Formats: sequence, C-alpha cells, structure tokens
Amino acid sequence: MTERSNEHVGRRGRRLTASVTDLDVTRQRAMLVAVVDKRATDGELGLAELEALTDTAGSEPVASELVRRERPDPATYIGSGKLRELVAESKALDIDVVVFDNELSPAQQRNLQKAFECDVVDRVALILDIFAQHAHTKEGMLQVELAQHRYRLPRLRGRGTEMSRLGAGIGTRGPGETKLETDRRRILERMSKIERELKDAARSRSTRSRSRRRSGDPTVAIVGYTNAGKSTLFNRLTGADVLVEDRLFATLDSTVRKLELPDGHSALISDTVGFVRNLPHELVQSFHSTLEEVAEADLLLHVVDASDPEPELQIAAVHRVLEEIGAGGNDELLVFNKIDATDEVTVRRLRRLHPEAAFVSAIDGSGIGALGGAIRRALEARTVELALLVPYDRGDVLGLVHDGGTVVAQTHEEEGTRVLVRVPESMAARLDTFIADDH
Ligand SMILES: Nc1nc2c(ncn2[C@@H]2O[C@H](COP(=O)(O)OP(=O)(O)OP(=O)(O)O)[C@@H](O)[C@H]2O)c(=O)[nH]1
Ligand SMILES: [Mg+2]
Repeated sequence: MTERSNEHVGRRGRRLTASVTDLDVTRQRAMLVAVVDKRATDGELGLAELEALTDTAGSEPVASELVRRERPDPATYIGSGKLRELVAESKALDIDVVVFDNELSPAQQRNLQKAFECDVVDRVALILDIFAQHAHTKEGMLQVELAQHRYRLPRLRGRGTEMSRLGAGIGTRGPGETKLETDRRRILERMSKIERELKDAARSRSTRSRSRRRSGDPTVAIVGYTNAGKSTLFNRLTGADVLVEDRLFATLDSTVRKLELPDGHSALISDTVGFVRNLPHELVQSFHSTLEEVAEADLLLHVVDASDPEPELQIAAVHRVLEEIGAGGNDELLVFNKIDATDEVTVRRLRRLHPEAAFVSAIDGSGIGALGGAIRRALEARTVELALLVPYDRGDVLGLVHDGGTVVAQTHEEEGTRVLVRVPESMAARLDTFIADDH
C-alpha cells in the first residue's frame, strides 16, 4: 500500500490519497478541470463523474472547472490565459491537488505542476490510484502495479529528455542519465517478473475454467459501468456476500458462483471489475486475464443503472470496453437495475427503447424472478457457427440444420455437402461427428 500511494507524493510531500494509515489527515483539497470541445454537451456529466472518482480516491473536490477549447494547448493543455486564472483561483481556495479529466502528456503535467505549485494528476493516474487502494488479492495487486509501471515509464523518459536538454555537461548529466537508465531497467525487470507471475496465475485459472466447462454449465459474466449495482445483483442471484459500496471500483477481483435457473438448469456466474468511460489502456492491458473470462463467457449480463441521468452513455462506454477486450460479439442481455430509484417515465422510455431488456431492483428484489427466466432463454438462444461436411446419404442431418439453424454457405463436393451453419448450441453436440476436419 505504502509503495503504491507514493505514486502521488507531491513536491511538498503531501499525498493525493488518504491511505488506511493516515485517515486522520485532513482530506486533500482538489480542484477539478475538464477540457471539452466547444460544442460538447456532456461536459457537466464528465465533471460529475470526475468528482465521484476524486471523492472515491479520498480527496475532497472543492472546485470544478469546465474549460471549452478547440484543441489542447501543447504546453499547458488549457492555454496560458486560462492557466493564470485557474492558478489564482487555486491559491485563493488553498488547493492541494489539481485533477484533470483529460490525459496529460508528461511535459504538460510538469508545466502545470510548476504553474500551480502543487500536484497535478490526470484521470488515468486517479483511476490507477483508486485501483491501487481497492486491490486486495495478490493477482489484483500485481495487475495494478503493472498498470502503474506502464503509466510511469514514459514519464520517466520525459524527465530524462528534460535533463539532457539542459545541456548541463558531463558532470551533471552523466549521473542523471545513468540513474534514469537504472530506474528504467529496474522497472522493466519488475514488469517482466509481474507479467510472468500473472501468466502463471492465468494458466491455473484457465485450467480451472476448463474443468468448469467440462462440468457442462454455461458461463454468465456480469459486466457494466462501475457502481451500476453488479455486485448487489450478483449477491441477490447467488446468495453470495461480495462487497457492495457506494463507491467506484469497489470490486476488482472476480468471484464465480453457481446460479440456479428455472427447470433445474444451472449456470456459472461471475462478478468482476466495473468499467468506466475511457478506462485507461494501462489497466485494460494489465487486467487482461481477468477480462478474458468475460470474453469467454457464453452470455454477458450487462447491468445498467437506470437511475443514472444518461444510461445510454454508460451503455456506450461499456460497449467500447467490451470491444477492446474482444467481447464485442458475445451474446448480451441488458439488465436495467435500480428501478426502485428511477422515475416511471424513464423506466417506460427505456422499456420502449430496449424491449428485450430485463428491469430489476437488486435491492428490493423486484424483477429478479423474471430475470432467471430471461437468462435461461438467452442461454438457450445462443448459437454457434460450425463448418460441416455431411455425406450424401445423411439427408436427415442437412434437414436438421436447415430447419433448426441458419445456413451461411453451402457447396457440393465429392465427399458430401459442405455447409457453414449457425445453429443453437443445444444442437451443436449432435453435429459433432460431421465437423469438417480441414476447417
Ligand atoms: N436504489 C438502488 N440502489 C442500488 C441497487 N443496486 C445497487 N444499489 C446501490 O448502488 C451502489 C453500488 O452497488 P454495487 O453492487 O457495489 O455496484 P457495482 O456495480 O458492483 O460497483 P463496482 O464494483 O464499484 O463497479 C451501492 O450503494 C448499492 O447499494 C438497486 O437496485 N437500487
Ligand atoms: Mg462490484
């Protein structure tokens, strides 16, 4: 914990985050800045989310600034005029840390830090910090540490160029560069070590998931925006006791439980880390193995907070992350949660827009019974694509795939009919012996 919080020890030695050991320290006062396009309409929402993130990270948002600009200023992101204005305001408000919603280049971060005379962090660093505070398992902590190194490495290089550009001569530059190189090498070594350990963990995990697969139960992964109520729903469905909190990224590690479905069927369901708009790439890469479980799931239960002012934006952000992790094509069942806290007009509108979706309250249990049935139906409707070679004397098999599936392509060859079909998974097992070897 201590090593990770050091990430943000500023030049005055004050921390961005209050860790468990220094809860008695007054919360840092944060000024939030979001730079948006001149015509952007969702700037306020972005700022509201940044406030929630800052609060979750342990700092107190005392001022929020929406800056409209055509394009970022290369040196200071916000431009020198706006910078003077904000510096004055930050002094007046006794600000300890300035948090940018935008990703800052190492040079911009340095220039801003100089001007504000306090810590300046961007959204990526903020999210990394929250993850660092919330990681509890060994694998989770390693994944976060790896992401932090990925973030830090180019920033180290940034300091290096600054030093050599000073042209301070052999005496000063030499040791500086050497130290930089040593630092870089040490970090790279540490990263390789973590990557090896994570690979081992992933290997044993995939053995586990293969043996689960062999048990025949289909897999369902709960996904969705952070704080949508995924863990609450998971607990409600499985009787588990996963931590639920009104904070962002309360869950970082995945938990798997058996889910009993109607008519004696069952599935394996997992609860995992939530997504957010512009989830840092460093994290997506590091959480690769956790997210792989999502990509491999037979069905995604996409939980959406219906009481959010813009649920559609959350849905779009989640879809973008799903694409990024290779789960864009997975079957998905939308679940609008928190309907107890959503006004009726909104619920009606969402029902109209998403007729296939389930509407539930994980807190009071409404809609949960129906959700079980919907999951069961969605799993049944799952289809797989198969390339088959059917001998000419097996007209019955061809009839079966034509009736029960969709034929994508069909050619007649010497040994039989070659078909590419999409069939319900329940039918796939019966077609096993006809799968074309050369495909
Ligand atoms: N009103 C209402 N609140 C809910 C409902 N479901 C969850 N919540 C609240 O929403 C907050 C977040 O719930 P979690 O289950 O931790 O959400 P999550 O999606 O797992 O969040 P992360 O793991 O942090 O991404 C908590 O304060 C829950 O009590 C619901 O159906 N209605
Ligand atoms: Mg959770």
